[in-house]
Amino acid sequence: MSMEQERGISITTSVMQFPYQDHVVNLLDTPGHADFSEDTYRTLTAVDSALMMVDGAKGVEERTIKLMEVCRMRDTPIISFVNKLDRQIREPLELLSEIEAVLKIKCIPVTWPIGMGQDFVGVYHLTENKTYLYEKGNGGKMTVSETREGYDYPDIRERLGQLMFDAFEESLELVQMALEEFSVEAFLAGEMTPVLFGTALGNFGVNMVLDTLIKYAPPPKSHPTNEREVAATETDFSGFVFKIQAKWTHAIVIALPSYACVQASMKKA
Ligand SMILES: Nc1nc2c(ncn2[C@@H]2O[C@H](COP(=O)(O)OP(=O)(O)OP(=O)(O)O)[C@@H](O)[C@H]2O)c(=O)[nH]1
Ligand SMILES: [Mg+2]
Repeated sequence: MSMEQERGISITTSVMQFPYQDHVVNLLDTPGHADFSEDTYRTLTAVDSALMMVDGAKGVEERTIKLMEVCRMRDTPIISFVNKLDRQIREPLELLSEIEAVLKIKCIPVTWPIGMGQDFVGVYHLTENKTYLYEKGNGGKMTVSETREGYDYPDIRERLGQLMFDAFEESLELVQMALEEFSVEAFLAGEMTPVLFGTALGNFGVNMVLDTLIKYAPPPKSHPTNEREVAATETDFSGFVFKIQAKWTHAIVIALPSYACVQASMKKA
């Protein structure tokens, strides 16, 4: 919308569907600004899981607290992404403590950042024991990161400098010591969130979020109606209407198709 371009913010939710690995993902991108929160609340009634974006420099923001309350009403599972690692962010450990204390959700880091800002080297994957290296200048495209076993390499030490490398190792040790096992049940109940780090602008970490999503997020659920419960796997057309929007001369209805419909449309494509 031209108004969105002028103000540089989202006003309405945009919906996009794309295939990822052997899944179909329906992504609903909601506005964050308080003036348009009605749209966001509505959208949250339609989703099966949510991705919480945390600005690494700001931490938990006012709107995030409010949206978490809305997610709590339906115990929506939440995946968390700490963004803007290409900039100077706050201490990752401090950010996780803040998310846990303010949002009352247990954080389980999947990856741990190595450096930040000018010295952002990449992330260490805690369960894979692998380092994914960040390469600058890939903003516009999805690239496959170079990966290495472990994290201790002369070039990584050199890029970070001794002090920062030691600080990284120390924080990693603390995280590993305190790391609880990830529980899918607790995630599905909205009590535990996997946390990933990266930079959306640099297109780094986004694929790890999608991998986490398809691994743990639930498939479309059945929906109660005034007559009966409609299962997501039914073959007839069904959809959950979460928004009707007046737009210039016509009205558009935004609905999330059921599981069966998504599959059918993929087959047609
Ligand atoms: N440095 C840096 N800037 C980023 C990153 N991700 C987003 N930005 C910038 O942050 C600003 C806001 O980004 P948006 O994607 O519009 O943020 P949003 O939260 O979706 O905002 P609304 O849709 O308006 O609610 C833009 O100027 C982006 O370029 C990142 O990883 N690093
Ligand atoms: Mg946005």
